[in-house]
Amino acid sequence: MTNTDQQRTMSIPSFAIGIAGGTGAGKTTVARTVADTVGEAVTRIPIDNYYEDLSHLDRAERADVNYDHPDAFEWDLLREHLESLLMGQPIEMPQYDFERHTRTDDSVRVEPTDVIVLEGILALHDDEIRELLDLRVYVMTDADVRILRRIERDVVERGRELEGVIDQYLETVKPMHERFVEPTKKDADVIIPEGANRMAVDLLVEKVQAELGGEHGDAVDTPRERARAERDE
Ligand code: UZR
Ligand code: MG
Repeated sequence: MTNTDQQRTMSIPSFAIGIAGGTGAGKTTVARTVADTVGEAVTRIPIDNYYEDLSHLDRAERADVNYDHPDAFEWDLLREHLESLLMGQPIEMPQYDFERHTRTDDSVRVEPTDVIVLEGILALHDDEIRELLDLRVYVMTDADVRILRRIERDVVERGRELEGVIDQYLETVKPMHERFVEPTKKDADVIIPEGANRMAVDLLVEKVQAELGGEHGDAVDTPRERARAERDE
């Protein structure tokens, strides 16, 4: 890290939130509602955008990939981008096309903001990423509610066949949830029941506003700031 980087790092009063939870739990809604309510510029990073680029496979092969396994994601790139944003540098965020199961050719330039919300089933999975987060949230919604929402989204909004959605749920979504997603609940600071409930969102928003309203730099006492201070010593 150069001196300038370091100064920038110290002066950016950023606050990074990770929002994990099963498919259909309401993560995106929580993330959007927080972003819309907090009154600060918020950068949302959907981890779906960091699925590995599988454009070298054909469509049938891509449909066979297990998208609920951690190996489906490009963790190095996500780590790199999160670090850049936290250091006050812009990123070129990849974009993902769910219909074609592939990364699109266009990326989107994302400018650093005071609040960063990382959202996805595995937002709390990676050790290094977890360390970069100031607040770790797990959205816990019953599996029956989640599968109903998933069916609605995939069949109604994404035009998939009901049978395929059910098969995928039983073959990969459910077992991977139990193996990789659910266990990250124990790494959360806060567990939110039933997705975007009003009180939970209000509390998150208040927390973000309090953190950003106070003194910043090394005075901010969050896990990430503490890790950063230890690293810099
Ligand atoms: P959320 N997913 C797809 O269905 N197709 C893709 O090309 C890429 C991902 C699904 C993924 C996971 N799994 O359950 C879900 N499958 O997107 C995560 N199978 O997104 O958290 O919004 O439900
Ligand atoms: Mg979502």
